[in-house]
Amino acid sequence: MTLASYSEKYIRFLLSSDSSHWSHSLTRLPRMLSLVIITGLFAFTSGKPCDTEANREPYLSLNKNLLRSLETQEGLPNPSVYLALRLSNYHNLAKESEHLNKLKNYLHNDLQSSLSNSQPVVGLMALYSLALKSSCYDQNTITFTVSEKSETLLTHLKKQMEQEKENIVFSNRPLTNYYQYSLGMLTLCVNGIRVNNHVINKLIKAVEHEGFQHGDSESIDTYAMAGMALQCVKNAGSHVQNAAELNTALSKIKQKILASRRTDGHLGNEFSTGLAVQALLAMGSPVAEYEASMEAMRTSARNNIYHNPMALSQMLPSLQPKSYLAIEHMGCLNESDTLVLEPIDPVVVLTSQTKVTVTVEVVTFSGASAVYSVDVPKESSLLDVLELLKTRYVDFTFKTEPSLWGPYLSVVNGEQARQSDRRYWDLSSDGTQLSQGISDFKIEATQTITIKNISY
Ligand code: B12
Repeated sequence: MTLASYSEKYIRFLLSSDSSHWSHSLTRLPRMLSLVIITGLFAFTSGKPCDTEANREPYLSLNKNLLRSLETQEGLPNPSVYLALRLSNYHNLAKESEHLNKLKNYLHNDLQSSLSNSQPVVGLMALYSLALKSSCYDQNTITFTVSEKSETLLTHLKKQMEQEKENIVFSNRPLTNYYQYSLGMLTLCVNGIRVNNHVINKLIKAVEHEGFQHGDSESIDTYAMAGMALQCVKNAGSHVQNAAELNTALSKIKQKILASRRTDGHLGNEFSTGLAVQALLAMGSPVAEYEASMEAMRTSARNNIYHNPMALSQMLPSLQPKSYLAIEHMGCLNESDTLVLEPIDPVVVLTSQTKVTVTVEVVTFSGASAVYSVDVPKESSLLDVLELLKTRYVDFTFKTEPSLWGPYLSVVNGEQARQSDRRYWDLSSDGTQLSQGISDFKIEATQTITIKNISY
């Protein structure tokens, strides 16, 4: 047994709610002394493997990359990026405050128009609230007006959650998805708002029966978000009605996350590992259960896997190591304003001379298929390929919609795969689902990409 796991066990023993354990240990140790030891052991077990000098350098460099992404960001200001910057121990307060203002203007207006059009926005609204909370901003001053009635952000969030729950009652699924449902619940909870028991029970039941899917694999991201939401509810102590069911759901989530560990240490895939580690941290897992996954993320970071700011924003807090639950207790005082961006030399992107052939097969919802082919320089993105195909073939067209992850492929050859119809354009290469979207996926070799309109 390592010293870290030994001390972890010892802490659990000392902190055990069983009073006999306490009296047993405290008869031998004066209370103050034992607290000092507990604090020291925590510092050792939680701090040691993650917060070493060797790990701080790569962390800081990723932190700077995330900060730099604010300068090149297109579209809506990203609340998830802001959240990760706020959860860091190192800050650039001027840039953070500039970004917060953007969120309060542009993101706010976008949410207002979605609400006016009765669109479900629980996920984005939750991220907005978490962003405000992470900067200790008074959310009572943030309001939206619907049908001439002005109500606070958190009141709207509560209402959105009610609508999502009603949809589960009638259609067995949320209006959006369980990832956003969990994010909404987590947000209400970290804001100290008591979450309706029926809302909680729907998530518990979903963990028990539904199985969270993403394409053809399990959605570890969704299990992770559900885990953080339910752990927060458990910590708040308000959900006493079904404490046993809540515990069972939490155990199942933990087991799903741990079972998803790949041989390289990632949990699910590279992009779910950060949230999965956050969930394990929130659930009080011992270091040994997430150490290898942290190392796997550092390796992926070195290989530039997390160049998408959204991906970086979800994994960075876990390396600190912190989870979204930490937002509940942020004091926003005496923050270290030390994150300075050095000027970087402009990067000259060299187009590869090597050409590869990409065949794109489009399969419509009725099953009709069309095949297009083009030669592109190696390392081109799938988006580059689609743009090129558009100029080469008159019958090939496509449209994208902006999202926090970048352009989302929504229409191909005039056919829309609407989320409201539970359909999407699925991307796969030689039979394997892509783990990135059209702007991030790079063509490394000659291959066939299938774009298929499927229902989920
Ligand atoms: C739910 C979900 C889906 C659902 C979305 C519809 C629904 N049911 O609501 C479906 C199943 C359609 C889907 C599809 C895809 N997804 Co998805 N999805 C998610 C998930 C679990 C939650 C997204 C969410 O609701 N966020 C909350 C709201 C507030 O944020 P949002 O940005 O506004 O959300 C919208 C977009 O994220 C968009 N979306 C969903 N997935 C993707 C993927 C990409 C690349 C883009 C640009 C947009 C996008 O749909 C969301 C709802 O409207 C995330 C997990 C995560 N860690 O974020 C993965 C995730 C974002 N998806 C991922 C991937 C890879 C895909 C696909 C490319 C898979 C594929 N091979 O086809 C496709 C997208 C293809 C396309 N047409 O462009 C990856 C992205 C990794 C990366 N580096 O790019 C993630 C992180 C999962 C993972 N760990 O691998 N997804």
